[in-house]
Amino acid sequence: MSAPRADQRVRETLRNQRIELPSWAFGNSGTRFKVFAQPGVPRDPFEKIADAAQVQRYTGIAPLVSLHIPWDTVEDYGKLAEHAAALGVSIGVINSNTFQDDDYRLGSVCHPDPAVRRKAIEHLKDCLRIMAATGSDALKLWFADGINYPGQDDLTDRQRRLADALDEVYDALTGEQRILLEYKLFEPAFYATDVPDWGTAYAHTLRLGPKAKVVVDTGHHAPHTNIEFIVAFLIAQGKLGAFDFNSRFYADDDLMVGAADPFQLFRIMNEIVLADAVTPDSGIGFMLDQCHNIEPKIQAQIRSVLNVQEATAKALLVDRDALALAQREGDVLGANAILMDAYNTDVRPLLADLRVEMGLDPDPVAAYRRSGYLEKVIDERTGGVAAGWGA
Ligand SMILES: [Mn+2]
Repeated sequence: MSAPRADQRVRETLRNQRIELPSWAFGNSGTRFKVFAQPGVPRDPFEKIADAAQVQRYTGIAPLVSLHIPWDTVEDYGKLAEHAAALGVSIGVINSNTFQDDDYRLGSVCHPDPAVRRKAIEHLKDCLRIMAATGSDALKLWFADGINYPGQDDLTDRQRRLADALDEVYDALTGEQRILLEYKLFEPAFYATDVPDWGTAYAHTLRLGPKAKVVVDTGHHAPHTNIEFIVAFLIAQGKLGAFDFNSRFYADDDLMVGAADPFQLFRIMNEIVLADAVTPDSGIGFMLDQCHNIEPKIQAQIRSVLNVQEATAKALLVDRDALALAQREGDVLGANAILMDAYNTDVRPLLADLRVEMGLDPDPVAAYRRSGYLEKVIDERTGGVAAGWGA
């Protein structure tokens, strides 16, 4: 392929990339020690979507917003979807929450008491109804279920309860609806988690069928886990449903994606490019799952989208023919150098130029800061209660 045509293909792919934003990134958040309130924070889901629309306005590749139920509960979901459409965005994945009621002290769908399990399953079915009302086609399941002490509960029985709950929700799916099952190594449970790893999530989604796939939250692994291997494996099995992007130094830090380890993000996006899965026709969702505790929220979301875009652009620049040849010939260092050449390329001029082609400002962060949006909402959003965890 000639160089100009290769460049056009790279630009076309980047133009069609889609990153989904989490509504909760725009509300107040914190650690278990303190939530630092920020001025101008949204007071309801309508204002969260307005803030998300700012990210789309300056990046052009973030037109979807994930909701979290019950944090984003509204009277009229049709009205919320219309509000989103009027601002140029739409509702993406619905995130369920079976971890914030006192009833869930010993778990939700794995709880030893069938009445609590029933309550959790009914919440998940309510989320399916919200999906129908908002136009969302995916339900994300993350269970905080697990135990803190050996002997506290029966590990195998808990897996059986989990399978029963998943079966019931799967059977309730209609039309294009699908399930995304997320795993997490530990926390809040410290001894054993019921969906701790990709293998457990894979086994359950495989048993359920084609409408169930795995979510890879990049912060939910043990240190030094080779996440791109998991990504490559799940894609090859047709079981990669979505990403929850964020980055971590220690545990589930929920920092900006690509902040702690941009090379890891590049390696992940390299597997995505290899599988020709960057654009929405792959069926794979690329969502952010982040909380901005001390940094300005909208600006941090813009930065995060750009971090994914830059990693993708670098992965698209890998000379695939040369790499394949080096691999076939067993040229260990040559193959590695070809990959590193792409990683070390400064793609910022290419992306600035692409944005101008797309009718956007070449520098989204600067354009957002110049817009005065934050100052405007700080003035407007007086009274009421700022949104945050549990609100
Ligand atoms: Mn997540």
